[in-house]
Amino acid sequence: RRIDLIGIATAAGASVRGCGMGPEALRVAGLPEALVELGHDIADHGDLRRPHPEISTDPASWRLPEQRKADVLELAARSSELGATVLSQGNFPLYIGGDHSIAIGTVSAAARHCEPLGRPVHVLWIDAHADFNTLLTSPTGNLHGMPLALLCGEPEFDDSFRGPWLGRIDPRNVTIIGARSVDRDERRLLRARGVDIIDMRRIDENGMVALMRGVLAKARDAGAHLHVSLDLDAMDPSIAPGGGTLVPGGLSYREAHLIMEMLYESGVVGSLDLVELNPFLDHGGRSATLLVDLVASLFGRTIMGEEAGPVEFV
Ligand code: DIR
Ligand code: MN
Ligand code: MN
Ligand code: MN
Repeated sequence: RRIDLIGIATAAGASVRGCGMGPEALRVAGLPEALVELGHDIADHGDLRRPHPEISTDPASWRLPEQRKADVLELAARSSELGATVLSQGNFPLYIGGDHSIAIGTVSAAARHCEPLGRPVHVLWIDAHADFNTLLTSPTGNLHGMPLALLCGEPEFDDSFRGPWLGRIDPRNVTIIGARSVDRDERRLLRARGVDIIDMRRIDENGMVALMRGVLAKARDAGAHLHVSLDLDAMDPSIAPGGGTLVPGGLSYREAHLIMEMLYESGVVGSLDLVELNPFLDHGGRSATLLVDLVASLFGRTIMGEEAGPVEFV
């Protein structure tokens, strides 16, 4: 199966600028080469982006909220179309962001592709945050904190957020793993909708292997397409400093790789996002390199396998 790289160069959903440079940083860190090394065919579609002709004079915002919303939704529509096309050709879309609002389009692509096939889409959301805020519960107004709520059909999003490009998922088929920063009203919503939250405490207590086995068995038994959405800030800031909303107490290097290795073995993953890498904050590309190594594990690299291993820091 060919892997189709789709860059979505935007920070419109975030408050901190810079993750629009994420796609290029991942290429510089060797993402395509790592996949080729593992024997995969690659097609790089380049980056979707929005022009920024206006300069904001609002000191509180680098771009006005209406402009940022328009950016997010326009890019979501375009990535939903492109992603659905890639899936219909039997290829694997690998979306490189961009902030986490890009998942509105990428998950939509999977949902729209699978719906006529009668196949459920399960989502594994690897993140320090739950990204299940609505317009009412969000303390920040940033759309990267809301993609799951919109995709799960929360009614607070009016028709201006919807279009034929928008797909729909069932919140009971969503698992969030690595969470440790969830807003108060967001928690209530997550509980009410039946989202499975594997927070850091559950990982500490049960261990990653047992928890991931549960997630994968559920997806396999349902015959699901599993969409994986990897937010850089899921990992501990000590190994992944290049993000705008870091939270202490995250996934260790091995916990993150274990997730990826188990995903590879499961064979159920159908699409992947890499989001929230901010090269401007990344100490010499450390986090970009980490993401490339994690993707390699998801696509078949093993410790004792034939291919080159992770980059060593001296
Ligand atoms: C916060 C932060 N929950 C919000 N979310 C982030 O703005 O809704 N998501 N950083 O990635
Ligand atoms: Mn996120
Ligand atoms: Mn996050
Ligand atoms: Mn974030």
